[in-house]
Amino acid sequence: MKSFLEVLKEKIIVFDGATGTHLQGQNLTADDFGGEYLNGCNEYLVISKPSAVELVHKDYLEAGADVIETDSFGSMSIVLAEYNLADRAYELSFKAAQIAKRVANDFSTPDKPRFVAGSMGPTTKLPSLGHIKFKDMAKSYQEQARGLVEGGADVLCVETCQDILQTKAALYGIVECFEEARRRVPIITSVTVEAMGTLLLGTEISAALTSLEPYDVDVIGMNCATGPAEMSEHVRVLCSSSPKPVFVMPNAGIPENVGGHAHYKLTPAELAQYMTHFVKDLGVSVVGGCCGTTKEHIRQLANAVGGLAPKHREIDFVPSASSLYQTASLSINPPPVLIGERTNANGSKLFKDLLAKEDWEGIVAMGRDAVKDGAHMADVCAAYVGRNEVQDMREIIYRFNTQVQLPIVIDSTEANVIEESLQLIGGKAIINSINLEDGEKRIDDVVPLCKKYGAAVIALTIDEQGMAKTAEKKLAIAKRIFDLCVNKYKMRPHDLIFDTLTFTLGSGDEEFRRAGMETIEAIRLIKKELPAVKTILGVSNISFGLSAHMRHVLNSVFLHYAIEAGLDMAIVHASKIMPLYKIDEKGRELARQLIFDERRYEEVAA
Ligand code: THG
Repeated sequence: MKSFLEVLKEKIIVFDGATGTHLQGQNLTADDFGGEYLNGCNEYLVISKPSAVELVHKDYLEAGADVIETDSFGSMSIVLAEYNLADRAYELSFKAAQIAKRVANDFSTPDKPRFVAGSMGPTTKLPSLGHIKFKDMAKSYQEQARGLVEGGADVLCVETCQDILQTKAALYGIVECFEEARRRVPIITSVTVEAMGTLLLGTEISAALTSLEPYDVDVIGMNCATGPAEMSEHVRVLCSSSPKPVFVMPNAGIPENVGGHAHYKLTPAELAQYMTHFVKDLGVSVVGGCCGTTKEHIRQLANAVGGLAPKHREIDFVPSASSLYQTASLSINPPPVLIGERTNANGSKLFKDLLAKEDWEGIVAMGRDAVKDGAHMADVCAAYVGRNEVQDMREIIYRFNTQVQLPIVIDSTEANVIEESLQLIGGKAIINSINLEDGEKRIDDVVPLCKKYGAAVIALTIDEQGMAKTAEKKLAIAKRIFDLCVNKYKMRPHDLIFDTLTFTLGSGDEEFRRAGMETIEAIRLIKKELPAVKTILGVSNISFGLSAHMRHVLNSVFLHYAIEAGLDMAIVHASKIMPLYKIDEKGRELARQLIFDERRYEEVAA
């Protein structure tokens, strides 16, 4: 019998229709649910009235669905706690999968294999709003996943996601479950775009894609909230930019309130017509029905698209980072991507003072200022001697996640600080940074976290001998780090960002006269030898020790030549970077001579 992933490559996969709508139609009594206090707990029906659940499955399989979803949308401890059933999460999940698998097997033939998708809903809590801790949520999903997989689910479907941090917690729990079982099944993640055009918390579909795409998930898509018409622009975005097959499972229209009940107006023929357009014109490959869809909806849907092969999509995938709200590419035209440097305890006196006073709102205001300054991302560093960096980062990152629109660059050398931060970020973060100062230890500690939480990483050209001084040495270290990250830890090259680091030219120190040139040349070499990776620089380092005006000039001129060499990203005080034409001729020339070591001492003194 073919596997789910094999069939996914060959034909359009049709999921079933609404579980809740079907169960409601069966007019179940409180007794059917196992008593008054369980009335409405659909997940308990697998114990109290399994025949009702079987009927749902049979009807959708008869209608032609390739996949049925288990009656487990809320069968995780977080939700079941509301019915005092928290300790039954594994059991209910297992049973739900077992029932579905039995019915699916009855219908399965070599020509038309039928599959079971373990349904994993969003729970009733939003971790981005502090309702629950990441690890607690992940544990609950891990237990549900174990029940579903052991009960026979062929694929897991994390659906109706409203907070991407919730989805990340679910994926964390699922991966833990797979590691424990030494076995994986395919994963679908599906977000819910509300009628207003974003996820409940304000996430744009492109940002959701950026956050989820690094994970080892097989299908990414959207379900619930609206009908297909309202989804079409978002489906278009997914189909044009997602490297993974696209899943769409709409409601039978936006629910209307009729006599206190949700009423869904979209007819089976209308659903089939929209979905045919999505499949044939946009390239959607997995379809189904959410709230309000019936057996007849699925019958017409399966008839319309069930026999089609997936359309080949031309995708324009752009490696990016994201916040909870928006996505930001790792390379833009014209370059560079600007990363705000001021939200750093070592980089700004104001930030440091606010941190000392624990003025979190003031710190958030600095994050918002980075947006106004024109930054595309924000570098955040809370390393401050004598304070607890983990606690401080928690306070800051928790607020930045929902209150600052920019993707976050976590600037820390401590693995525990990095992990705690990652557990608070709904977007795709960038870790700043790894290096080879203590051999491979930092990479061994940090890179698995990047994989586990779907982050990109900045790698500094530092090895056991210290910070590399020549372009060749910087390239050699970059290659060594690339090999470890890509071959040992399976990072994707486009999630690696190399920082060729510079010493200041402001010290007057003989040893560092070539520092700027070597850094620039190293960028050129890395872009040539490792074309898929990105490059970055902390630009202000070049000018430590000089006067404020000279710093702005030198930073701007240095940045100009670094960009010429292929620099993609720059950590800067964005509003203080000047285009070259705004710098007077003399200052520009002096900075150029300083960078390219053409100066004579008399000129600098003058
Ligand atoms: N590479 C990577 N990360 C980095 C650096 C890098 N992170 C930290 C640093 N270098 C980049 N950030 C800054 C931030 C501020 C300054 C320099 C680099 C700076 N600040 C003023 C000063 O110290 O004089 C203070 C301004 C103020 O108080 O407001 O220059 O290279 N990957």
